Amino acid sequence: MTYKFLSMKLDKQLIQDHNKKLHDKHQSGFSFIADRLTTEGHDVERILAKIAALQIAIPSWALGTGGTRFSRFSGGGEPGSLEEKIADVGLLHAINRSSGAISLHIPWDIPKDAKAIKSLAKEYDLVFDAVNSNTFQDQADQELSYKYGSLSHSDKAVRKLAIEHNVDVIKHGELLGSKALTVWLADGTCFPGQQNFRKAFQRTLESLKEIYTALPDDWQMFIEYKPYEPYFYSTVIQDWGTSHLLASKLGKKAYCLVDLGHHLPNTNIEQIVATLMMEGKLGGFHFNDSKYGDDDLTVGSIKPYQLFLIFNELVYGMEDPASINPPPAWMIDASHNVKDPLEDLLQSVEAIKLAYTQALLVNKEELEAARENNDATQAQEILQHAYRTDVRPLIAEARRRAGAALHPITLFRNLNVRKQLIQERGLKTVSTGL
Ligand code: RM4
Ligand code: MN
Ligand code: MN
Repeated sequence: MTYKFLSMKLDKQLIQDHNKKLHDKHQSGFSFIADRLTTEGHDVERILAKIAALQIAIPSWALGTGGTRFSRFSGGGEPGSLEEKIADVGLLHAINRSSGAISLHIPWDIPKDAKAIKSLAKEYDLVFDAVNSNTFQDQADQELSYKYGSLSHSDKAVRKLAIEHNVDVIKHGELLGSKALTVWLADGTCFPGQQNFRKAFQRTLESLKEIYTALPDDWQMFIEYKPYEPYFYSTVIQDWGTSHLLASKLGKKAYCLVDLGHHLPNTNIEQIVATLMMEGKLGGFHFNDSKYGDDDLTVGSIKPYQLFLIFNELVYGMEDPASINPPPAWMIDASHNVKDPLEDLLQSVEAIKLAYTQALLVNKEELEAARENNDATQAQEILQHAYRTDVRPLIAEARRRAGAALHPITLFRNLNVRKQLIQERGLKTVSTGL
């Protein structure tokens, strides 16, 4: 099978040659920052180990060009099958050794032969992250419609269909070794009065309870919220409070999922993260960036400082020995129609690692002391000292040690990946997904 041509055969030698060319420049940048951090009392080796350990799942629906409701401009060479999607993620992982997982959306990506798909993924050193259900679209052969909702629908038969779909998604995930189901509901209304809010919530809860019953003991259920779109007056699971209410009522396997794009402008997302982690209910994260709404832009492209502040809370929550929150599942949920989707994903992974690393540098004791003294100036100094540190050489060094490329985008371009993919797959391929 030729789609394996790049990722699996990505010769270690190619990475080494690339790294060799950049070696001297990298080394001087790394020594500089390593010395500075050591002087400031940081354990550089410990930081490098943490950076290397952070793996971010790639969504199977973001490997093609994203469209808008107006148009879709394919860049060519898009993966036309799940096998090709796995090859693409495998290539990303070979380049950065930081995206060793794939998150599948069903039915966009139903594995026909789960065993074969699982072993294919293993060849690329990939595991399967959360599986996602889709009750926001009607499938071709579907008799009942989700036009007026799915798990919250007024018609029991539609709810049953949506429940069964979710149970089915769990079954697909089990065969692949996934350990979580992400439920994002489009359910909502476009006009005041269209729906009884309470009934819609209660029906959703009852439906989720049935899905929860089918959830294996070692699985988690992530409940994603979103304020609006595709409906524009009300959304059943509109915010973290609603998601938390549902997760709490369901039980200990149910958690909230924060998608960065699913907040109204200027929402203090870092505070939401802090609250959810305090309650042990932050299960998963969808990274992206946005200017206006659910824009699904490259992570860190618009509001990198906000991303850092969010990571500051995540690191606090993860490193707190008293924390009752399980390690959250990290996923990217970005997709757009301008960049090469693979380059976009490489940039997104990099941005996540940058924010994480900067957050690791925050001097927590000094920050707490400043807070206790109500010293807002000093608190800002401490946060921005970490944020304004150029940690790129640290991330590059962690990558180099893991056998990955010092500069992923440069290697990707030098390998002419897109050109080769177009030759292999054609110019007019259309990937399933957004
Ligand atoms: C939604 C939401 C979900 C994603 C779909 C495709 O806006 O972010 O996580 O599965 O888009
Ligand atoms: Mn999402
Ligand atoms: Mn979204």
